[in-house]
Amino acid sequence: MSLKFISAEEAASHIHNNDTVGFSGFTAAGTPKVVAPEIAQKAEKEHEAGRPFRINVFTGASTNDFVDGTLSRAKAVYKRTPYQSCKDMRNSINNNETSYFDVHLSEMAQNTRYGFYGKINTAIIEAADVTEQGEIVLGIGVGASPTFCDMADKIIIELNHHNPKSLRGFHDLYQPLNPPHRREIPIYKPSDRIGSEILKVDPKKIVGIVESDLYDNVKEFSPVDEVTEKIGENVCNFLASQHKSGLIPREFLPLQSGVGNVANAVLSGLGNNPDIPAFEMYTEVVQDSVIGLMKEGKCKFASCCSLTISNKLVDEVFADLDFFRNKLVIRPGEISNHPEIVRRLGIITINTALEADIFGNVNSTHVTGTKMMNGIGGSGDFTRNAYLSIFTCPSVAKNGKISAIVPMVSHLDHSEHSVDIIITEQGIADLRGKSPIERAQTIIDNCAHPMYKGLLRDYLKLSATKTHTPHTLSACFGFHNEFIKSGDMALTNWSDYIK
Ligand code: 0RQ
Repeated sequence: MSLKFISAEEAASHIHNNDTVGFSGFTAAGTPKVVAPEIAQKAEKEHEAGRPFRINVFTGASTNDFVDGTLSRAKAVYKRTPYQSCKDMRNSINNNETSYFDVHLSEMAQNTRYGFYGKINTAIIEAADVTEQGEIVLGIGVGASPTFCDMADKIIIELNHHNPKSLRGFHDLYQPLNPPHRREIPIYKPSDRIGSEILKVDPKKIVGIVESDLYDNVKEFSPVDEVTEKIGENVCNFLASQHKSGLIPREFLPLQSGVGNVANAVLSGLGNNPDIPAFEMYTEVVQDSVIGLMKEGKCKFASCCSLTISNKLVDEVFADLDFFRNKLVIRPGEISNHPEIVRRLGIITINTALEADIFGNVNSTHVTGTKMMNGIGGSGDFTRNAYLSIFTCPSVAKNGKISAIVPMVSHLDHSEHSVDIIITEQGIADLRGKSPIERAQTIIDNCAHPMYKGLLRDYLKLSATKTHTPHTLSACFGFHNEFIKSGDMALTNWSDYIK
């Protein structure tokens, strides 16, 4: 079978109203770039002609503006899952134009295979190379591509010439069997390889190959500011002290780190800390700072699902692939985030909270409990199974009008049973082995902003009876109610809630 090259417009003609489309990639990395904008244009034309046109968009994680941006602006998305981080998609979800369901990233591929989410009509996959036999070298983000390709009736390949063919060898693609035939996933250290370096698909399913030549366009990080720098410093000091005391083994343990400015600052901080030995990562996303740490020898190896790195660094890595070849492996999200492996390897996890409550519950997804931010991503996969689970966030948001430490979280993603450590720029709350009251005292003393400490201590005193977890149900959302009413949590008056 010879390879059939088609235009992006022709590729879009294969996508129909109500189809479910699985896109390759994880974050912007490895996400297709040219077919989705054509699907969006098709949707707009169909809408103008008075015909419905909406598709279900399934991905590995967040995407890029080419997918979530163009399709949401064209009102072309019925269902969306899992993680997303594009402003227009977020608006579409919060306006209920798009029906969004949030799922742990490690479960996306397996739930799709189990048939829980119905049929996949088409997979759109970015590739660095493809052969007539259906052998695909993926781009620098894998996500759920193997499962989408297995399950889809049709496959459209976006052959991105920006990706060197010599990316072959960086991937390790493996899909577990479905229960009851499932066995252990045989990864015993981050660098273990258990699968294939290419994605093998049925060539008869490939309806065409669309050429592209575009960068992933991962957003550049803001320069580290005083707050993120302090959070990074607190994380590093905490890890160094745990290592020194023997609570982290001498050879150290693999690290996972979420995405964003704080995560980037933490990793840079680890690089500069002489008390932390060279380490490995078993993580979902490799960000800019990790590439620097590899060059310095501080990060010895990283297993990931994507290289979510800025354009400049993409060029640097592609120009020096041989240096990185034995230091990086890119896996499906199902494996990069697998709870079994996270528990086995003893991973130290660092993720970001929107808010945490005084008892250690964490909300990573919903602003004031109602508006979806991005989704749980991999934070649940890692946190629940970690050797040590750390959550970081600035102690206040929106110029101090929001306290990140609240009496009760307005939505729960990570419960007090899974959260070991909370770190803000104010300090470190180590929650291990502490009762709810002890946790509350530690979190308020060490992590809350000074502006909110008094209000939080007063909240604890509201509980009239002696009890294990001193909540006052009529007041526990007082901070959130006040923010909705006046726009400033600091104006909360507890007497409004106690009659
Ligand atoms: O708003 O953008 O208008 O300034 O939330 O906050 O402090 O810049 O932090 O970019 O790291 O995002 C939790 C959303 C944090 C992210 C979250 C406002 C704040 C700002 C962003 P502006 P920051 P970050 C890896 C693992 C969940 C999944 C996860 C996330 C904006 O890290 O999605 O960890 N995590 N996955 O002002 C209202 C609050 C707020 C608030 C902050 N309490 N209420 N707004 N903000 N706290 C990813 C993957 O799995 C792929």
